[in-house]
This record gives sequence, structure tokens and C-alpha cells, in this order.
Amino acid sequence: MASEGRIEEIKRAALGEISAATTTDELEAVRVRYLGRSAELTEIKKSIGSLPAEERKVVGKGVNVASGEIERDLQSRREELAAAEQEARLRAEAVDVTLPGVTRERGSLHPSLRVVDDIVDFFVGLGYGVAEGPEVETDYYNFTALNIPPGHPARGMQDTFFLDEGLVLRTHTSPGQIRTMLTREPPVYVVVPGKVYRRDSDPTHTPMFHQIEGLAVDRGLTLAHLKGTLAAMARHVFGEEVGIRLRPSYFQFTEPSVELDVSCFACDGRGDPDCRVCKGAGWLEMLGAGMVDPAVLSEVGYDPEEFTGFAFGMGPDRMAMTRYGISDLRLFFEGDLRFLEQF
Ligand code: 2U9
Repeated sequence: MASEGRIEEIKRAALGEISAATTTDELEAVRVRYLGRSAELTEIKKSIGSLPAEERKVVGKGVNVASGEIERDLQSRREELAAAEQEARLRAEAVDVTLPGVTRERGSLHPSLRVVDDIVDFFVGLGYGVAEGPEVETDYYNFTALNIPPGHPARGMQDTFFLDEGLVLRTHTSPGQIRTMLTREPPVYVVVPGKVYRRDSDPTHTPMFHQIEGLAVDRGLTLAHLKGTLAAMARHVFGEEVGIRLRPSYFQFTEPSVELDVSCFACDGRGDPDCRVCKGAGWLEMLGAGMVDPAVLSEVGYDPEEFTGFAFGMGPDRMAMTRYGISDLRLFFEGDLRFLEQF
């Protein structure tokens, strides 16, 4: 039968295990082992009724005192462990609100695309449509339809990438205008931005570059309409102050042909000898243009007696170099973020 000595032993074992428990789960297991339904102390308590009367009081008191002490130690150890566990959890979940946040990198528009957008926006504002065409073109659309027949020396000047079966990488976006005219009756007002290809590579030429060309075909269009349109565009791109001048030129698909210069936006056209933009010229070459050659209108089935047209072509990469003061065109197409992020 349970002696007071045994109760004392159980109690001491329980208190030892309580202080050795390192988690609240371990502590709960200790509680079940010493105070649970099938614990030895519980068994002793249950058997008290069958003890001789003189032992009942002593054993009953012993069990109660031991249970009480175990209960107390359990409670205080539970509080200790719970506090330590909470502390560890908080430490593990800690967020340093002073760390920099996760930022989303912002992209930026390519300098050429900025110029393209600027120019396209201007013409869309005038009511022009925007057309695009394929970069792989037929020899016919790239050359023949533009008054450059097979064998013509002008073909040799374009440094063409020839592909199989009479196909080429387009050397200008002009075939886009041919395609537009073939699918539409005049009047036509359209700009064609896009990539073009020529076998050329040095600081100011890359095998791929961008062009924007424009075409207007209507009744009664003259060189004056061309000049007024391009002057307005130059002011839109380079500022209201710029002046323009036309110089005679030659292109196979326009007659007469001109080149348009804008007064230097850096030195206000004065041509300062040390101007880093115009190098003292006072003028910047901007584009080529002209009245559409009647042969080109006839080729697409337009009557050159009834309709006239003007066309122009420019290189937005070259314009971006001038605008942003960049001396090597190859930087535009190397994809180096240190360069591109500056725009
Ligand atoms: C059609 C009729 C006429 C487009 C034109 C130019 C003059 C021109 C160059 C400027 C710099 C190309 O990017 S660049 O190298 N272009 O000077 N382009 S007239 O004339 C056309 C086009 C299509 C049907």
C-alpha cells in the first residue's frame, strides 16, 4: 500500500521532470504522467476509501499536498516556457521595417522610339494613318515599284541583304507605302515607321536602323504643302523657334527631290564655331523628301494627271543621336542597360 515515502518519491520525480521539460508539449506529457487519469497518484487517491481509517487521513493529506505542489510547479514552468516560446516565435517572425522595400524596376523608352512616337503623334494629329509592312520584302515592292527597275545602278547603292527567291530585307519602309496605295484609292495620308536593313556597320551606321516615311496623295498637292507640313513637324520635334531650309537633291522615287535642314537648336542657328551639335554649320540635316514621281503613281494604278503626292523619309536613330548628343549609333542596339536607363 502507498506509503508517505512513495508519495514523496513520486512528487520529487515529478518536480524534477517539470524543471527538466524544455517545451510546453513536454510539460503537458509530464502533467499527464503524474496527474492524469492513470497516474500513480490518482490511483492512490482512488484507493483511499479502502484504507484503514487511521491511514486515510494521512495518505489523503499527503496526496493532496503532493498534487498541489506538482500543480503549482507545472503552472509556473508552463508560464516560463510559454513566454520563452512566444519570444522565440516573435524573434523568428520579426520584420525589419527599416529595410528598403522590394521595388519594381521601371523600364524606359528607347531613345529612337521616343523620336518615332513624337513624329508619329504629330502626323496622327494631322489626320494621317499609320501603316506597317513586312521586313522581308519582295524585290518588286522594295525596288521595281519605286522606279528602281532590275539592273538600275540605284539598286547597287543600297547595300541590300539579299535572301532566297527574289526576297530582300527591306532597305527602306517605302514598300509599305506601295502596299498601302495598292489597297486604297486616293486620297492617302499615311506614315510608315519601321526597321530597315542595309549592309553597313560603323559608328554612324548599323545593319538595322529605323525609318519613318510619310506619303500624301491627293488632288492639287504641291511642293508648298510638303514644305508647310515638314516645317510644322520640325517645330514639333525641335521646338517652335527652329527655322528650316530646303536644298535640291535627288531620289529615284521623287521628282523634284529636296533635303530639309533645321536650324541648330543648340546655338539657335548662329553656327557658333564651337557648337557641339552642328559643329559650326548652323544647320542640321533632317530628312529627304520630294513630290512622288509620276511613274510611281502610275505603277500602283493612280492617275498622275489627276493626283499628285509628296513623300518624305527620315532616320529617327540619327535624329535621336542629335537630340541626345550621342556619337556612336551602335550603342542604340547593344541593349546595355547602363546606356538605355539614361532615357
Ligand atoms: C513612295 C514614294 C516616295 C520616301 C523618301 C527620302 C526621300 C529620304 C532617307 C532619309 C534618311 C532614308 O532614313 S534615311 O536613310 N529617305 O531621303 N525618302 S523621299 O519617298 C517615297 C517613298 C514611297 C511610294
